[in-house]
Amino acid sequence: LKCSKCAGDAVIFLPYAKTHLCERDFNAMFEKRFRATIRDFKMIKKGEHIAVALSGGKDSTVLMHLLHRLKEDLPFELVAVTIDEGIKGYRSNSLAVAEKEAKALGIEHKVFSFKDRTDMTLDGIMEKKGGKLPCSYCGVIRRYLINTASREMNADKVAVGHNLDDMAQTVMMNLMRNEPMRLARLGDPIVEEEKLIARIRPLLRSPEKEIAVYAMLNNISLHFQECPYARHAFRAHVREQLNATEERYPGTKFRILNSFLAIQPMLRRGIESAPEMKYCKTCKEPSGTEQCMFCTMLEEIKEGGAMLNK
Ligand code: Q46
Ligand code: ZN
Repeated sequence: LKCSKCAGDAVIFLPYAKTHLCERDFNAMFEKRFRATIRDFKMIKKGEHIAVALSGGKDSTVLMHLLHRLKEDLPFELVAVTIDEGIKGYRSNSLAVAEKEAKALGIEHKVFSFKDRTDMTLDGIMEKKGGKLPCSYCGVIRRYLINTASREMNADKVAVGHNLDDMAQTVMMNLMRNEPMRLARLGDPIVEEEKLIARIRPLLRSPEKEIAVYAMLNNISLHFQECPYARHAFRAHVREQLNATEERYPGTKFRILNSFLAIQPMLRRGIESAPEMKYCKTCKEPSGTEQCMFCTMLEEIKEGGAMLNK
């Protein structure tokens, strides 16, 4: 099969664009889209400090490489932050990849662990909780640590590897769970606060499969193992459904993302007054409630309560 642009040998077919691309034209398209996304959403300004949340998986590793190359044209500072949740047989492998790749690019890299910050690993929490809702505990604690860790590394923004598939899944999950406020907030908090480091998602228009192909073509080493807790999640179900729909109706994921981007400003305007920013009574971090989710969760785990088990 030949490339639709140059008649060279095609390495990939993009069903949503009915296009075959050769290695060179695929790389060019992929990088151009990444740069256009940064520009369109004004994600990075000259001189800013960006922390990339690096897991060692394909999305964040490719993101780090792309950001590193972008620095040639747009000067900014780049550091990498990895959160070690304490998942046996999984995280240590991806940590090794993260370390190796950051080192190869000369990027300052720090690891922050659940264990150091909360005195518990995710595995330990799951033992106490009978294996229930791993991603809910993991998500709250990880988000909290990414925020505080990025701040400790003097970052203005944290870049996360969420790709088109993640975005489409998240939008659908919030719709199915009737969580319009979460849709309104998705991406950035509604209230600006210095202690909340803004998140950017430069890969939000990049399909997962293309990220994997880009990594392979550019010899970026990756950690391909999946988190052992992932299959329990509602997300896994939504992912399967969306992949099936995408196969039958190519472009569905892009259309979900674009609908969301069109609706979100309206959702935000519809929130009559922004919720008042409070500060957690325990840790003093910004929070919507008197005590933040992170501290409430830690207390609940330690005391053996049932906040999430209902
Ligand atoms: S690491 Fe944590 Fe993920 Fe594993 S427990 Fe769930 S949220 S799946 S991206
Ligand atoms: Zn707190």
